Amino acid sequence: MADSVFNHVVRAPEDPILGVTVAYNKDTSPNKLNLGVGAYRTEEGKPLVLSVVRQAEQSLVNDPSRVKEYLPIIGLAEFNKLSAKLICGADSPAIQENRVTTVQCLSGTGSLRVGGEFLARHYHERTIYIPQPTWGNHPKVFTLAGLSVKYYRYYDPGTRGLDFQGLLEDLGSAPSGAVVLLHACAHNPTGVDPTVEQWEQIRQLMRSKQLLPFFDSAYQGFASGSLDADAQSVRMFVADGGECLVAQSYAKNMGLYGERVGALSIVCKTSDVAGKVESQLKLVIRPMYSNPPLHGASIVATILRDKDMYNEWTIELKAMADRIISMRHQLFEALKTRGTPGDWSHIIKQIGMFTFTGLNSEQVAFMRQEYHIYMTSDGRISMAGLSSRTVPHLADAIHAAVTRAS
Ligand code: PGU
Repeated sequence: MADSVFNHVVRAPEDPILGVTVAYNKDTSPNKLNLGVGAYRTEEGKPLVLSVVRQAEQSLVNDPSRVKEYLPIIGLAEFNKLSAKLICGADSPAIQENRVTTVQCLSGTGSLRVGGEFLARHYHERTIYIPQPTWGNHPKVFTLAGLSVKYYRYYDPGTRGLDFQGLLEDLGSAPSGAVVLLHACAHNPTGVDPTVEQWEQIRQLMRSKQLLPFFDSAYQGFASGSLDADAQSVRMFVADGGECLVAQSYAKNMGLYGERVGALSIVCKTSDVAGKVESQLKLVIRPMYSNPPLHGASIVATILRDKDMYNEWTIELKAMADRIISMRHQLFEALKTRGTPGDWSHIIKQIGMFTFTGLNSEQVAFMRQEYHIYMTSDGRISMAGLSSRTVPHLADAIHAAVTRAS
């Protein structure tokens, strides 16, 4: 023990998001509630495997011609093509002109990391601007990829809305060519998205300054229930003929969390450039994990290629989005009924999986201790983890936290 060569290793803190689940799992209370991680739960509080995913898996298992060979370095070709179409739109000129290179990666995180490493090696500007606040893993992923991370203003705690002026000022004073990370929809953790008109202003500003957009699309279809509506921001940037990167995740919208299936697309000016970019993406991927896993991508390709399955997916996706929206209304009403001090209208205004409640870290700690409700310390709650049965418990806890613990 004393002579271990690892004696000097200090214990690292748990992850700010995934660590919430670790603490939740240790709690023995029957009333415990995990609203930390962004993972969809049913009204019964159970994880959901989409019925269309079960069907796709059945057909894969029943097909004796399927083997377990390695995929190519960039993954399953059909999956890549269908993923690009899903985000850019089936009739996207960029796809028709062969200007988009898509590589299958390990979910959204892996796609961001591969994109970041490619930029660090081959792009002239190594600074990436990310929103303040953003998903906690963004700064770590991009720093380790070799980029230098800076923040742009995004959220105004006063209005609980977009700090649009601050955003325009910060991007306006960013160095020409800098990379800008944009949440395609359902901004995490704030639930605040720009309007279409604001996106258009952002686009014009970014193009006029040659800022390079890097979209993180982790919630396509989950925000509005429509895959097309949720891809609109990305499609505006693709439609202007300029270049951009997009990281896609199927964790939430197909419920494939643990299958780790996602894609990185790089939209280029010409097919010649796209081909060269792809050849370099292979050099990023090969020494990292060689090639991506087969199963998740096969499920996605099976669903996306089949018209009936695709339609069924959109219906199940809409049902998930609608259940989350209904949880927003139920929680808002429950706080109103209790006369909880404060304006809680942001609960119904915010978009996507999360509500950025405005609760401070002491209030969050109080709710964990007294009510066994788990959430991230920034006051973010996953609305997808809530159900009609647990709304009253959460509302009681928020009410108590606001009236007693502040
Ligand atoms: N980008 C954003 C904006 C995300 O919210 C997440 C997941 C990802 C990327 C990465 O998702 P993949 O699973 O790699 O596809 N955020 C969730 C899940 C837990 C986590 O932190 O990884 C969350 O609760 O914020």
